Amino acid sequence: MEPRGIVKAFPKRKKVRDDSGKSVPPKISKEEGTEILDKWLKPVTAYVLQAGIGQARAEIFHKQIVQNGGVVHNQLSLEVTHVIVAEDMDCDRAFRLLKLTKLPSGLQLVKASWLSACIRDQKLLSTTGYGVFIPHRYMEEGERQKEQQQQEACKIPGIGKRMAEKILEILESGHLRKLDHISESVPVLELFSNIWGAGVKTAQMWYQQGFRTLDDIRTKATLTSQQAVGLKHYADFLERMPREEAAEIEQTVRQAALALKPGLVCVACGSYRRGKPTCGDVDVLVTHPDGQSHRGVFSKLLDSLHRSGFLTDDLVTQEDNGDQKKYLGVCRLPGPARHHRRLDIIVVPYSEFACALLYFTGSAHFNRSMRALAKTKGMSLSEHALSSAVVRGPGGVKVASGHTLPTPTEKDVFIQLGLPYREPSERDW
Ligand code: 8DG
Ligand code: CA
Ligand code: CA
Repeated sequence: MEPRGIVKAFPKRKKVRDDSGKSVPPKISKEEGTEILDKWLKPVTAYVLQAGIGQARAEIFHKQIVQNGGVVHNQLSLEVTHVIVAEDMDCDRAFRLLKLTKLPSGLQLVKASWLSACIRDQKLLSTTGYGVFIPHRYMEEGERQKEQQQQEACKIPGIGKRMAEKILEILESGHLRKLDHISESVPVLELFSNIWGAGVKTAQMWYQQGFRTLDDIRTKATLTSQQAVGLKHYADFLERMPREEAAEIEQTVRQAALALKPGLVCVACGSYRRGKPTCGDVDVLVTHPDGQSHRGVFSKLLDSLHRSGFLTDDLVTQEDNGDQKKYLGVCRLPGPARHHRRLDIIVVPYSEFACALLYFTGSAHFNRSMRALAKTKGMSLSEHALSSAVVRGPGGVKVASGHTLPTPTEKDVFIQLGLPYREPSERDW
């Protein structure tokens, strides 16, 4: 078998091949062989990816690498051991710029700060922490196998310190440590960010504070009232409900609304209206066809549903959005073995009903497509209305203000946009 690890990571080859496959002499600086005593960069054949580094800085790097015994190539070739990239370079972009689909064996993508640190310390430093994270899909099969073997090597009992250091170096050249670190935190971050009201940032903060389990969060973390509700119903909120249960929830809201005011219209939108077999939550839209009687309904309806015990927790009690009012909370149907479910109630004026219905039916992706299409036609679509777009002249100065287009029904929105009507069940993209 071929020697692995350090040798492989820092191959020393005499002949250099350029991209056309021709043998060419390695690019050697004028200074080489004259005043260089310490050629500590000798194992490095670098290619500096200029994007984000800039020509001037790249030229300085060239000079420094060569002065310290390394080799610089002006294009990526088989000889290159280190591609020096800008600090903010990510893998996808680097691969695009390098026109690579897989990471060739023995090639590392390292941030420019690694080179700066090496030059500062005048020695070849480990690339740990300076590597660009390379996902598996970019690794050659051989690299993947190497990674597997390295993982296994660590389990061998009796590995001494020096051997361990060597293994570590192998690990580093295979980018494994970073991968390990990521694979450790990912499931925990997912666990935490599944708490309603906790985003990725909060999850990361908790991870940094040393929390690893939901019990840690329960006992040690500082929670907002929303996160406390989210934690309390953690399992229930992760589960989707059968659409039959969503129908019962819609019916419960409708009954309470009609008891307050006859004629109120209550429609479960979202995935339920799109005909999905299961729903993550229920989005009930409430309006009144007389255009007036929806007023004052919002707080009375919530009071009523709280009093009956149907609403068990509140997340966002009143989110005002123009003439629309939105409640985000938690409900539970009466009877044994019922789960807590997420419920959104949105009260809107009848004049905005069609656009609100369209918006809250979704899907979110369908909405984005519709909004983008409206834009191309000089219109703007929101959960409130379809309007002729604001026209702006040079410098963003408002030339003409938008006006609302009449859309009494969802179909009218499609007509105004010149689209054939789509049933809710056909709005899933
Ligand atoms: P689900 O609850 O079964 O998971 O699916 P859903 O009913 O489609 O999603 P939802 O989160 O309850 O949102 C209801 C609708 O709100 C959605 O279908 C379209 C609309 N909506 C957007 N953009 C966004 C957004 O960024 N977040 C949310 N939550 N809803 C959005 O158009
Ligand atoms: Ca929903
Ligand atoms: Ca919702």
